[in-house]
This record gives sequence, C-alpha cells and structure tokens, in this order.
Amino acid sequence: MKILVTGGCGFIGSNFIIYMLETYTDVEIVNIDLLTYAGNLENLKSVEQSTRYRFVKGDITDRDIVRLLASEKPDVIVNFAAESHVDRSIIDPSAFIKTNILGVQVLLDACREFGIPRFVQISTDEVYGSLGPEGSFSETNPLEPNSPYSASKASADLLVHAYFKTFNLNVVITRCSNNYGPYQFPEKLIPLMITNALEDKDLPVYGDGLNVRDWIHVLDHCKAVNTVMRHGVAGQVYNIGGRCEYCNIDIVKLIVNKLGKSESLIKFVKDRPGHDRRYCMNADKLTSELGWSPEISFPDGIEQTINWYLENQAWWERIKTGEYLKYYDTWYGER
Ligand code: NAD
Ligand code: TDX
Repeated sequence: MKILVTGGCGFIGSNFIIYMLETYTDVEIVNIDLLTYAGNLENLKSVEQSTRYRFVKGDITDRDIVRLLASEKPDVIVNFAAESHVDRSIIDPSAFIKTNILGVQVLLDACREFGIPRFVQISTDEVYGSLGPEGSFSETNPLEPNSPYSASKASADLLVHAYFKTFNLNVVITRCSNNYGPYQFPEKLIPLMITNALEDKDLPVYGDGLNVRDWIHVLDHCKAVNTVMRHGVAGQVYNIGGRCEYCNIDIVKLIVNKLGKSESLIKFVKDRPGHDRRYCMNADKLTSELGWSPEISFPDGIEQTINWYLENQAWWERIKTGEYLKYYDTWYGER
C-alpha cells in the first residue's frame, strides 16, 4: 500500500508514519510537509533511512508539487497538514484559511485528476463547538465552530463532503479529540505544562481552569486513522475519542505533582477569547462498525508522556528558542 501523508513532520503525522512503517512491511509512505514552525524532521529520525519512506518538502497549497506526487498514484492520501493551534489562529487566522481550506481543495482536486482511490481528512472535535456539562458529540451534531482554527477545519469538512456528493470522490473524515504523547509541540497544554514545570516557569491556566477536554493518546488516534483509512465507508464521518474527560486545572496539577514541583507555579491568566467550555466525543460508531477502541489509559499514557519529555529534553529545548519565544511573548506577555 502506497500512502501519501501530508503534514507528516508534525505531532500526529510523525507518530502515524512511525506506527505504520513499524507495523506493516507492505506499507510505503511519501511525506509532504512544508516544515512550518511545527514541522520537525527530527521526529522521523528512526525511519528516515527506510527504503519505504520518502520525505518531500512542499506546501499542500502548491498545485504543482501536489499534482506531481498525486501522479505517482498513491492508494490513499491522508491529510494531517494543518495549522493546528487555536491561540495562533486568534493572533492571525490567515495561514489557517490558506492551509486548512485551500490546501484541502488542492488535495481534493489532485485526487479527482489522478483518480486517487481514497482521501482521508483528519479533522477535529472542535468543529462541533462547545458542550454544556452533559452529553457528547456524535457525528450527526451540527457544525458550530467558535475559533478561526475550528472554522477552517469545519470548512474543510464541508468541502470534503461536497467532493463526495458532487464528484463521487472516495473520502472519509475522522474527527478526534485532544491528543497527547511524544513529539507534541510545546505550545499545546500538556507539553507546555510539562516543559515549563521542568524549567520552573509559570504555568498559565486560562480562565477558571475548569474547561474540559477529552484526552486520547496519539497512538490510539493513529490506530483509529489506520482503521478508518482501510475500512471506513466512503462519504462517512467517524468520531474518535479517548472516553477520558479532565478539566485543565486537574491535568496541570497532576503534571506538577508527578514532576515533584510546587503548585505555586500555576498562574491563572486571562481567558482565551471564544474558549470552548467542554468537548466530549461519542465514538460508538467507530467502535460498533469498525471495531476500534482506545487501548491506552490516561494514567499510563500521561506517565509515559512525562517520561518521554524528561528523556528528550534536547528535542524540546531546541524548539523553545527563536520563533517560539516570539510567539510566547506575543500571546502570554500581556495575559
Ligand atoms: P502539528 O501542528 O503538530 O503539525 C502540522 C504539520 O503540518 C507540521 O509538520 C507542519 O509543518 C505541516 N504543515 C502546515 N502547513 C502545511 C502546508 N501548507 N503544507 C504542508 N505541510 C504543512 O499538528 P498536529 O497536532 O499533528 O495535528 C495534525 C492534524 O490533526 C491537524 O489536521 C489537526 O487539525 C488534527 N487534529 C489534531 C488534534 C490534536 O490534539 N493535536 C486533535 C484532533 C485533530
Ligand atoms: O497555556 C495554555 N493554558 C490553558 O489553560 C494552553 C496552551 C491551553 N490551555 C487550555 C485551553 C484548552 O481548554 O487547555 C486546553 C487545551 O488547549 P490546547 O492544548 O491549545 O488544545 P485545544 O485548544 O483544546 O485544541 C486541541 O485539540 C483539538 C488541538 O490543539 C487542536 O489541533 C485539535 O484540533
């Protein structure tokens, strides 16, 4: 099976590539990634010598490069490439609109032109908006995104659906909850808190810290994507979730305590504008129809993840320089 992965140098894409190459000897992967601030070739060191893996630096909004790779006739395109951080989309939405919407159009057009048999769009729970204290999102919930990031992802979902209906393209959409695990960029809650705590820096918690997220280990997400890629029904959406709700302040306290640091590092700061209160995924469709369910418990997964950041200090220290510091000052400086 030849897979064209986009955005494979990011957090989830790199975990997916490593998982697929290690698990299946008949899988070949081409990875196109623009290497934005979030893309890191170091994530793929363990597979870069593999004869079944090839990296191409390129932009999914660039029709020429996408057409060139599509002309190699992969069996499937799995689209992880995106601007993925909500806070950055509040500072400037432009790149989100370009990559997350226009980039998807370019990929879909290439699928049509070269007859690619399947397109997998990696979407997110955030397209459904925000939940109250009860209930969960199912695939039939309306799309009610609240941030420029989630609006761009919801737009892409609608476009993917339209190409299924109008052009009969073989597409599937996955919508997953919050991931955590190795190689996550330290702008997202869990790696930010782990690395700041290790550096004895403030731990900025937005608002009252009671916003709830549904956490899933990245490896469980990768396995779900593989399942949907192989067995999902064309035109369908599949929710993916960890069945694991935590409010932010509990996660932060857990990390602080595991690292033996003081809770006085925790600082409540000005809330994120448009901050979604709660996400919770109902992934019953994926479990009952395709047989997937999450395997890694949060206590095991978070322990393993904290250890990974402890053992890979050089990885995140190299990231937390230059562009990262500029972003950090812009976003957190006045909170
Ligand atoms: P990430 O920011 O870590 O990685 C994104 C990757 O895409 C980077 O390697 C970046 O260089 C690349 N990229 C960005 N713009 C590009 C472009 N124009 N052309 C080619 N490559 C480009 O993101 P992530 O957390 O790994 O998320 C991957 C996907 O999963 C995204 O589509 C995101 O919306 C979705 N998702 C993420 C989560 C999560 O919790 N992280 C949850 C659900 C869904
Ligand atoms: O410094 C912080 N302080 C804080 O309180 C940061 C970075 C976050 N938070 C809160 C905001 C959220 O309630 O923690 C929660 C998680 O924040 P993020 O890690 O930024 O994730 P979220 O906004 O929930 O979005 C994530 O899940 C869905 C990913 O970034 C998206 O790419 C994915 O689609």
